[in-house]
Amino acid sequence: MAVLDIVLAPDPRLKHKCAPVGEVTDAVRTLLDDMLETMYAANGIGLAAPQIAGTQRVIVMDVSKNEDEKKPLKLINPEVIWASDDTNTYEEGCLSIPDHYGDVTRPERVKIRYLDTHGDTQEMDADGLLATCVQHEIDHLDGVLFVDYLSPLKRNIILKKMQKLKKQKARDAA
Ligand code: K1U
Ligand code: ZN
Repeated sequence: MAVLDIVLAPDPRLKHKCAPVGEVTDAVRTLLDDMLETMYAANGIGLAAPQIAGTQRVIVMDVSKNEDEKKPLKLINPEVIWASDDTNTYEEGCLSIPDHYGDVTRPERVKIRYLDTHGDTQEMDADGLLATCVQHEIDHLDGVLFVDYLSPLKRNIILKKMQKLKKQKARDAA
C-alpha cells in the first residue's frame, strides 16, 4: 500500500467529471487500498479519486470515532438514489483545501447505490456525518468542491489563500 500525494485546490484536476469504473479489477482494488491509506495518513474521514489525481468514480470513507475500531468504506460508482427533503448544515472541511471550512447545507439522509470491491451492487442508507461525507465525496467525482456552495466572495478569498499557499510550497520545494 502507498500514501499518495493529495492534489490541492485550485487545480483543474479537481474540476473534472470522473468516468465510471467499467470492471472492478485488482488495479481498482489497489487504488482503493492506497486511497484509504492516504486518507488515514491525512486524518481525513473521506477521499475521492480526483484528490489523488485519479479519474475514476471511486471514493473511500471512515467516519468511525474510535481509532481502534476502524470502519473503512470503499465505494465504486457511487450514486445518490434517494435524498430526504430534510436538510442538515455542517461546517465542512476538505483535504484539498486544508485549514479552511464553510457551512454547507445538504439532504440530511441519503440512499446510495454503488459497487463493492467484488463488483456486486450494494445499497447503503446514510445519515449524520456519513451522509454529509458521502455527498461531499460524490461531489468531488463531479468536479464540485464545498467552496462552490459558498458565496463568491468567501470562495474567492479561500481560493486566493490556497493559491498563495501553493506558490509558497513550490518555493519551499525548489
Ligand atoms: O474529501 C475530503 O476532502 C475529505 C474531508 C471529508 C469531509 C469532512 C467534513 C465534512 C464533509 C466531508 C475530510 O475528511 S476533511 C477533515 C475533516 O474536516 C474532518 C476530520 C474528522 C472529522 C470531521 C472532519
Ligand atoms: Zn473534499
